Amino acid sequence: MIRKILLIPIIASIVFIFGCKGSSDSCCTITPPATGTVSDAPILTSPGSRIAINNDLSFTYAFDKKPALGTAILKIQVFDKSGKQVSDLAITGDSGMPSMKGHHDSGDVAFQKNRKGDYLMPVQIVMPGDWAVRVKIAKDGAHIYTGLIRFDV
Ligand SMILES: [Cu+2]
Repeated sequence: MIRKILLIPIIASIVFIFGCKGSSDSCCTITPPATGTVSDAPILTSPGSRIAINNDLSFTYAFDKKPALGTAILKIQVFDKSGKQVSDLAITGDSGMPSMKGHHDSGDVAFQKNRKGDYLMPVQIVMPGDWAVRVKIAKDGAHIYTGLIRFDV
């Protein structure tokens, strides 16, 4: 604030800035949060633990190795209430760096199923830092879950 004022060369500008500051404060209080931020989905940071999708389904995720520069394979396994593995879902992942929005985003990539019914997605890690994969799960064409897997490289 003080620094700002020192940068303003003439008094008329100072008066003008104070006027604007008042209105921008009131404007900010009604500005809704930006869409597409990481807070619009549960943030997942525990590979291997069971995560609920809904009352019937849950899943686990894991990387084939500790994520490092290069390709990491993200594996998702979905289970029904009885613990039986389920493989009739469609899962997509969008990988990128939350701190560098848009720079490395993969866009929605479909997970591929292996014979066991595991869902697999290669994640291209091109630089160290904070990474995330936004995972979306659909059943019978209807979206049922979004979660954000976060990890650091
Ligand atoms: Cu980056």
